[in-house]
Amino acid sequence: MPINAKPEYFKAEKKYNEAETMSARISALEEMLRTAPNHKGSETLRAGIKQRLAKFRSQLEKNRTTAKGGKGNTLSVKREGAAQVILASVTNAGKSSLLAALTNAKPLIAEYKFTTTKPEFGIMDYKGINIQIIELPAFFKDYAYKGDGPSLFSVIRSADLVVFLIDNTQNKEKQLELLYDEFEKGQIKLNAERPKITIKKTGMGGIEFLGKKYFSFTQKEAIEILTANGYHNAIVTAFETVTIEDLADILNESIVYLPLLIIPTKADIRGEGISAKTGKGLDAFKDNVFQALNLIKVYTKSLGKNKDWPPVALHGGDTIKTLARMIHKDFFKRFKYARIWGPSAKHAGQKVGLEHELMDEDVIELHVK
Ligand SMILES: Nc1nc2c(ncn2[C@@H]2O[C@H](COP(=O)(O)OP(=O)(O)OP(=O)(O)O)[C@@H](O)[C@H]2O)c(=O)[nH]1
Ligand SMILES: [Mg+2]
Repeated sequence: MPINAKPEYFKAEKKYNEAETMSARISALEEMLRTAPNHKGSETLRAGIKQRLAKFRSQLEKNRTTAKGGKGNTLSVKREGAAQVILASVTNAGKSSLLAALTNAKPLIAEYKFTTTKPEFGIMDYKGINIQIIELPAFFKDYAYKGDGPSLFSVIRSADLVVFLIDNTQNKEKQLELLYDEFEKGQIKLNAERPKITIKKTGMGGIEFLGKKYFSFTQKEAIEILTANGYHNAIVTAFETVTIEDLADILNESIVYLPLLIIPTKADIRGEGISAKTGKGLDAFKDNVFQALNLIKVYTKSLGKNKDWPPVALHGGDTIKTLARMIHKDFFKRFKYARIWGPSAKHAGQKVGLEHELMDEDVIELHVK
C-alpha cells in the first residue's frame, strides 16, 4: 500500500482491479502512474506500475499486429535509402504537403480532416543521399491503442528519426501534449538517453551487481524486479546514476529510443518554421534532418580522377574500415592504405589507415594490395 497516495490514486487502482479489457487495464494503469506519489519512497511502486503497463502495451500491440495478418499488410513500409524519417502530427498540420515538397511521393492533400489513412512515403534526395520520408495518418487521443495505431507504431519502431510537425494555426501546446502522450503509450522514448545500465544473463551464481555506487535503490528492490522478469542469474552493471525506473525501462525490451525534431508548419501564414507552400525553411529542414540522423556523406575517388557521385552515407564516428567494408569485402581484405582530402584530413591527400575517423564531405582514395 503506497504511503501518502492521493484519493485519485486509489480510485484509479480500483478501476484497474475491476477492468475487464486490456485497454481498460492500460488506461487505469496510466491513471495510477499519473496520480502515484512522486517521492523517493514510491519509486518501487512507480516502477511496478510501469512494468505492468509495459507488459500490457506490448501485448496489445502484438495482438493487433498479428490480427492484421503480419507480413502482407498494407501498413508496413519497405525500408529504402540510408535512413527512415517519420512525420507525425495532428490532422491537417501539413504532413502530406511536406512529403510532396520533399520527395517523389504524390499523397492526397486536402482541407478536410484525416485525409491520409495509411502510411505514405517517398525518397528525399539530400545532396546525393537518399532518405526515406514516411507520413503516418494523423494522431488523435489513444491512437497508440486504437485501430491501426499499434501496427503504425511498428513502423515507428524501425525508423531512425521522428519529426513532430506543429501547425502554427492550431494550439501548439495541445498538439505537443497529444503527440508526447501517444508516443509514451507506444513505448517510444524521444530524445532520451538509454539508461547507462546493462544486464547480462549468466548460467548460475545468482544476481551479481557491479557499479553499485550508482544505484539509487537497494539490492533487494532490484532483485525483486529482476526475478519478476525471469532473471535469476545475471550480472547487472551500472555506469552512471540509475533509478529503479531506469532498471524497469532497460528490462522492457519493447522500449525504443529515437531522436526527435519539432518543426512548426505553415510559416507563410504565421510564425516560425517551414512552409510547404512557399518552400520557406525547407533547405534548413533537410540539413536538420541529416544532422539529427547523425549521418555524414563521403565521396570515394579513383586514382587520378575526380570524386565519384553520388556520395556514400555513413554515421558520425565511422572509419575507413566501415567504408571499405561497405564498398566491397575485397577492399577491406586487400586494404593497403587510404588517402583523404577534406575536413578530417590534416593535409590534402593525407595517408591514413583503417581506423581513421571520417567526417562529412571527406574524399577518400582507397589503395589495395
Ligand atoms: N498556407 C499553407 N497551407 C498549408 C501548408 N501546408 C499544408 N497546408 C494546407 O493545409 C491543409 C492540410 O494539408 P495536408 O498536407 O493534407 O495535411 P496533413 O497533415 O497531411 O493532413 P491529414 O493527412 O488529413 O492529417 C491543406 O489544405 C493544405 O493546402 C503550408 O505550408 N501553408
Ligand atoms: Mg496527409
